[in-house]
Amino acid sequence: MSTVTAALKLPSEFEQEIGLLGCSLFEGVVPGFLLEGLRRDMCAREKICREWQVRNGVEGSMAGVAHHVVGGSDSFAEFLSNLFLDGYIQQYFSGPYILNSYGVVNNMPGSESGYAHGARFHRDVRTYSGSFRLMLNMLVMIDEFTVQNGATKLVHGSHQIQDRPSDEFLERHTARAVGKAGSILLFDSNVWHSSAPNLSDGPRRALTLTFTRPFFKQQMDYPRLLGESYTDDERLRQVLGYNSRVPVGYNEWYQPPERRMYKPGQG
Ligand SMILES: O=C(O)CCC(=O)C(=O)O
Repeated sequence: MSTVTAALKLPSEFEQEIGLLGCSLFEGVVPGFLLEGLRRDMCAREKICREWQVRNGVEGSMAGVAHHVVGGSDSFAEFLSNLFLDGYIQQYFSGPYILNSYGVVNNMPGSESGYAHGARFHRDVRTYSGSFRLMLNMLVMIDEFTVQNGATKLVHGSHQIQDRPSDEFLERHTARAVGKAGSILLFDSNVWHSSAPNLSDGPRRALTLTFTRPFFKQQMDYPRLLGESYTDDERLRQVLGYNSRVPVGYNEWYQPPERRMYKPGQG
C-alpha cells in the first residue's frame, strides 16, 4: 500500500487500493495542533462516557472507549467540521453519505490483546454487503501506530470473503495498519480486523468513525441530539444526517422538496 500525502493520492490509486486491498492509507492529514487538542479532549470524553457506563451498569468491556463524541465545542467538533477526505469518501459511495458513528479508542499500554472492545477479529458492518458499498471505516491515528504499540490488525482483501474465516487464517494473513500520527486509514467495513496488544509504555489513541449511505440508520440520532440550529454548513449538515431524517406526522411529510426531512438525491 503506498502512503502518499492526502492531496496527492489520485482517485484511481484510491480506487485500486480500496477495491483490491479493502483499505487506503493517507499520511499527514491531521495537523499537529488538532492532534494535540484531540489528545487533551479525549481524557475528558472518556471520563464522561465512563460515568454513564458505570451509572447504567455497562462498564464491563469498555475501558478506554468513548462513543459518539459529537455535540461539544471541542476538538472532536473541529475535526468533524474539517470533513477530511470528503472527496474520497464521496468517491467510495459514488454519491452522498452520512456519519454512522464517531468514537474514540485508547489502546492502553500493557494490554495483552488490545482493549476488549475490538480484541477479536470482526467486521463493523453486520450485514455482509459484498461489492455493494454500504459502510466505510475511518481510523484516525492520534499517536503513531507501530507494531509494538498495537497497530490495528487487518486482512487485506478480506472484504471479499462472506463467511468468517478461521482465526488461524486471519492471523496468518494479517497486515498491520502502521502510520505516523495524523494519518488516516479508510477501509471497507467488510474487512476483517482487530485491535492488537500494546506492548509499549505509551498510549495508542485513535478516532474511529464509520460512514454509510444516507438510508442506513445512524447509531445515534445526531440531528435530533444536536438540534435544528447546530450548523449552517451545508456539507456538515449532509454528513451529520440532517438531509436524511425520518418525518414524524403529516406536517413534516407534506413539505416541498427543499424542506423535506428526507431530501431528494439521498439514494
Ligand atoms: O483500535 C483498534 O486498533 C481497532 C479498532 C476497531 O476494531 C474498530 O474500530 O472496530
